[in-house]
Amino acid sequence: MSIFETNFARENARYEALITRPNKVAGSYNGIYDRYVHPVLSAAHAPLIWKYDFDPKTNPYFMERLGINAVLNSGAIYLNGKYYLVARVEGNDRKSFFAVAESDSPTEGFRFWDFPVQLPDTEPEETNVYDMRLTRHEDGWIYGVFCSESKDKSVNDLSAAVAQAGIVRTKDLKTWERLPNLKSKSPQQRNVVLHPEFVEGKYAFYTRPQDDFIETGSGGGVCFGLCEDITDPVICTEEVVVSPRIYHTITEAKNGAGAVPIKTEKGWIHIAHGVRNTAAGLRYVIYVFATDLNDPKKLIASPSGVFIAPHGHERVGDVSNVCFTNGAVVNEKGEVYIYYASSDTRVHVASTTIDKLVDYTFNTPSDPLRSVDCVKQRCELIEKNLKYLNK
Ligand code: BGC
Ligand code: BMA
Repeated sequence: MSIFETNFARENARYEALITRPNKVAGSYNGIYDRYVHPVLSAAHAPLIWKYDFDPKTNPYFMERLGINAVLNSGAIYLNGKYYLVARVEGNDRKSFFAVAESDSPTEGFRFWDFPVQLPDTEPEETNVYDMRLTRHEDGWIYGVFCSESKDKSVNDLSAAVAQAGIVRTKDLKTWERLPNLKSKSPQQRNVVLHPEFVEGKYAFYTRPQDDFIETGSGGGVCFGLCEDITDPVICTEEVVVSPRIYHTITEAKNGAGAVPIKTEKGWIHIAHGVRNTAAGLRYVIYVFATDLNDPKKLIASPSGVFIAPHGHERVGDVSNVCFTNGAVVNEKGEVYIYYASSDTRVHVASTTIDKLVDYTFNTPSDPLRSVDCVKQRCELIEKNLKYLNK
């Protein structure tokens, strides 16, 4: 066999073994959700046809020509009995794009379609796109809201950038119609999510106003605003804070909406991210809050602290100490699958049920915000447990 044939056969076999590898629940336990042993997507899940030139004449060593660096932050949707992830795929060139991976199972077997999403090129200044949230809206479309990033040419700083919310819509995840970027009063927007239902007859967005590309500045947290016309998307109301940033909590530096809110009998459950600053850089974790069924900007439950934080090997990657989600699905059995990326490198799944998520959201005490009160809160739990054990 030629060098080409040997390398091709080996890599093809490795790829098939990876895609067909069964996944199983990992050992860690908190009663709230299960983690899984293997990531559901990673750079190694990128099809070989995306990376290699398959012609032995032009690629005698079977060498990667266009490598893939990472597969991370993926939107998710459950359609006609199949699970679809619209992942952020990052090439070796640092640019991200979107690609659809499909599986019959929520926890294993995700295989990318042959071609990545080819977004209509309507924003000439746009350099990078990432972190798509997929909303199945009651208007009949599936919307993808993502970050559209351009260079900030107004200042003399090579790294200065502007983040905006890009919007596309589709019926089949194959053909995508691009709408104009969302306009709001904020100079920058990232982590924007479209609510699945009309509110007061209008489209409703969870936004994250920010003064600067990295720092939210005066931005108070995850906000909410309405929009009359999705084809000319402007936030026409004040952006009111839904889930605030709070001093000395997991949302101190910033926070942002994550998965599209999940409708339950007790309220909309939001799986979002919070960020704090540390000596080692920003630490991203996932947290949960709930809003009112009839008034989805009204916060009604705020379980304390982290829901998912990076564990073990999840801690290390291109941007270490990050857990981030922008997609979760619910199937007809009431099972919930939360797709979260670790350290901007790979995508994992955590599974729970609607019943457990409701129990967690509405029965976990909220953060009393001061150590002394946190000790009181914990002592109450201990006293209750000791009574229970002694009775
Ligand atoms: C990166 C994102 C990151 C953002 C803020 C972007 O250029 O692509 O992953 O969230 O900067 O740090
Ligand atoms: C950003 C997000 C993600 C990323 C995170 C950590 O603000 O939008 O793209 O996972 O930072 O780098």
